[in-house]
Parts: sequence; structure tokens; C-alpha cells
Amino acid sequence: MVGPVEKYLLEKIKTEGSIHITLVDPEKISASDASRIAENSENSGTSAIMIGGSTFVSQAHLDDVVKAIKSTVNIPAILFPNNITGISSHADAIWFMSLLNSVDPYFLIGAQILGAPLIKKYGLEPISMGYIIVGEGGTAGIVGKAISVPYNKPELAAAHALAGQYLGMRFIYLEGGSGAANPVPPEMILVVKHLLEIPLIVGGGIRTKEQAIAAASAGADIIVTGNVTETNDAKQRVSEIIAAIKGLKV
Ligand code: 1GP
Repeated sequence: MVGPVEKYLLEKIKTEGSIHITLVDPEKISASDASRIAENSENSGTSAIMIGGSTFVSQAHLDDVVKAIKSTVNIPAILFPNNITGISSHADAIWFMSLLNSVDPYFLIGAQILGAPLIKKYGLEPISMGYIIVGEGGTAGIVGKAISVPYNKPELAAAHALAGQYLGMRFIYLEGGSGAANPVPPEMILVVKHLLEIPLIVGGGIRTKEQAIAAASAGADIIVTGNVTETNDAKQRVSEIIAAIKGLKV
């Protein structure tokens, strides 16, 4: 059941400690910008490109963005869907995710039922992941109807994460919300990671190498950054973040 992209991520985490993944939001950019960002990020040492946003984007545009990325870089392109409209046959893999703190069954299992046959048909590699909205939560929290876990309740985040692990999910993602004013606090990452035996992904509001170091040192196995790749000095900032977390946990 564990496919090549998942094996690649696990191996990277094992040998490099914390790794970095670049998030590209197809709502915000053209296919050519996506390919430029992916290329710069690959050159900086990012491990994969995630493609997804929180609101609707036409599937034709999503396909164009994924194709542009695939024709430019060698690292895996992993879909990060907010709905069944976030599926493209051109990617390598898809986070097969359930929003664990949503009050809407659609985001817990409904969308997954609708999407599963398409994933099978396209031959996409599904990577099972429990998604937890914490803190501010951003657009993902609103669209996903999540009861966000406050930053000062790390034990609650840990309970969600552990439930995901016990249900058989193979990764957990603590999502502070894209563009969050404050990233997930290291205290919350520490408490969650302490209980968890599967890799922990952390994202939302990470803009500096100091914030990335804090998250990685606290136990994040994968650091995701999105917004920072769209800034003018993106190349330098992403390189700094990746260089800073390299080797921290090995
Ligand atoms: C959002 O966690 C990601 O899903 C990335 O957030 O855009 O704030 O880096 P940023």
C-alpha cells in the first residue's frame, strides 16, 4: 500500500531529519509562475511540490499548473486537495486526507468517497493523512467547517493526532492556516510529536528561518511553506529556511 512517493518522503525524513515541501496555490498563480516557483524551490533543496488551495479553481487551470510543474522539476508533485475538484490526473500522488476536526461529515469522509474512484482511475498514489486545523486556521478552517484547536490547547491537538494514527493514517498535518499571523507554536508541536509514531507535517504562517528552526526542533518532520514562495525575495528566503532545517534532527 505504501507507494513510491511516500517511500521517498519517509526515506528523506530518515536520512535528512526535517524536510521542506513547497506549497503552490493554483488560485493565485499562472502555470508559468508555478513552474518558476517549483524550479527555484527544487534548486533550493525542497523535497516535493504540493499543489492546492482552499477555494475553487477550475480543473483546467489546476491541470495546467500541475503539468507545468511536472515538466519543470524532478521532485514529486503531490496534490493537496480541498475538495474533489482538487484532483488532477497529472500529479504523482495525492494527500488522501480527512479534516479530523471538521463538524461536517463531507470533509471527514464524504469528499473522500466521491474522490476515491477517480484517484484509482487516474492511478494517483494516495497518501493517507489526518489534517487538523489549529489556531487561526485561515480559509481552510472556515471552508472545512473546523472547530479549530486553540494554540494553548496542545493536548487537544495531540488527541486529534493520536486518533488519526489509531485510525491508520500515515501522516498528521497541523495546519495553522495559510498566511496565519503566528505559525503553530513549538509547544504544540512538541506535545503532539511526543505521542505520535508517524511523521508530523506543520504549516501555516512560517516565513522565516527562525520559525522553521523552531518548528523542526520541536519535532516537525515536514515543514510546508506557501506564501513565502510568492514574495519578491522568495528564492533567498526559501533557501534560508531549507538550509536552516537541514540536519537539525539527524
Ligand atoms: C497552508 O500550511 C500551508 O496550507 C502553508 O501556509 O502559505 O502560510 O506558508 P503558508
